[in-house]
Amino acid sequence: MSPPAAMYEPATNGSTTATIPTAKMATMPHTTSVPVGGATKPQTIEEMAGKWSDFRFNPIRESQVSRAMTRRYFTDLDRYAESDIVIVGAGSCGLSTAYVLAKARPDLKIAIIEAGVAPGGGAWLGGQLFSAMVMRKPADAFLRELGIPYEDEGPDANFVVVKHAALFTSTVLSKVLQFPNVKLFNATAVEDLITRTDSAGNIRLAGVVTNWTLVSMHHDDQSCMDPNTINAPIIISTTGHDGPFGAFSAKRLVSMKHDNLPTLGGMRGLDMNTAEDAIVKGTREIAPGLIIGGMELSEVDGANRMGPTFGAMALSGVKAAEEALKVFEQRRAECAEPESKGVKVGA
Ligand code: AHZ
Repeated sequence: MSPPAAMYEPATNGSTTATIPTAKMATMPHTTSVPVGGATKPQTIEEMAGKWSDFRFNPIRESQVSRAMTRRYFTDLDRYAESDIVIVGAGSCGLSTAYVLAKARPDLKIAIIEAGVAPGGGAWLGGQLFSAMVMRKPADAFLRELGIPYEDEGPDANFVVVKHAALFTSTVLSKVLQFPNVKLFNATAVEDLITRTDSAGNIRLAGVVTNWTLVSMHHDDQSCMDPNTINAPIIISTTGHDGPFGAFSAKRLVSMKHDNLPTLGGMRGLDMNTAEDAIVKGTREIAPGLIIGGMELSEVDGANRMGPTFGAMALSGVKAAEEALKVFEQRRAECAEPESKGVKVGA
């Protein structure tokens, strides 16, 4: 089933003065509705054909383009400063998580923070830069859910093949971005976690600390570039295995050196058979408010890697969404604590 079409709605909480004209909706042949402005009937590609000598774009002033982008971005920053769920990392696991969550709970505000300019992590190619993406059964169920075509060599085959990994990633990405309750902040890095200490002295999460990735990469040679924050009762971290931008939350928890936080197991060598089952089964809330999925989990649990077979990333995403929804109400209640001190949260 296709997700609902994305529609832009101006913020209504009074915290911004931005007013964006209500968009008229035009129904396109591919069943997605896109906003169009003005009273003129939208042209079709067929109507343009062969008339290029008279062709002209509608006139524009540069500031209109600037305002069209910046109003929306700053309205989103305002809206998602209090999110319900933050997903860190938009690789194959993070995007699968976002798809399942956004479809199951259209009422939740889901922010995805991706350090790279291009979302998708390592899922634009199969192994060693080859095109095809292998998924072991029964992860083919996720491909059917998304409507992604694949080759199946028969009932005895234990895997299916998507002809190009980019077909998987572009499809799940486009479906995720069409959900009106999802915002992807790319080129943005999570550089710390917001934490609270409960009455028993245990640490739980209350959000993430963000910065432009390019700024995060220059803390050593530029001074005082303080970050921004997003509060949320649930963080789902899917930042991949250790690397320059990998296993972020797992490593940060360990560096906090607190009794209720896990230690690092360290990813083990490659064993497809054990690795994929372990990642899916182990996807869980590892500290109050923090769910870890995908290959980041191998660093926590000391699980094997699986190399170029992606079924575990999709199904770890399905499980991460399930785990999040199990504890969401409880974590939201815990996270709302400052309200009693006169601070309104969740707006
Ligand atoms: O840019 C990273 C990537 O897109 C992003 N990321 C990492 N740290 C971040 C941070 N803030 C924001 N601090 C951050 N974003 O997280 C994404 C991780 O995607 P991935 O494809 O590396 O991880 P995955 O767990 O979704 O998929 C792993 C795929 C692998 S690795 C592997 C092996 O090595 O054996 N096998 C498979 C299937």
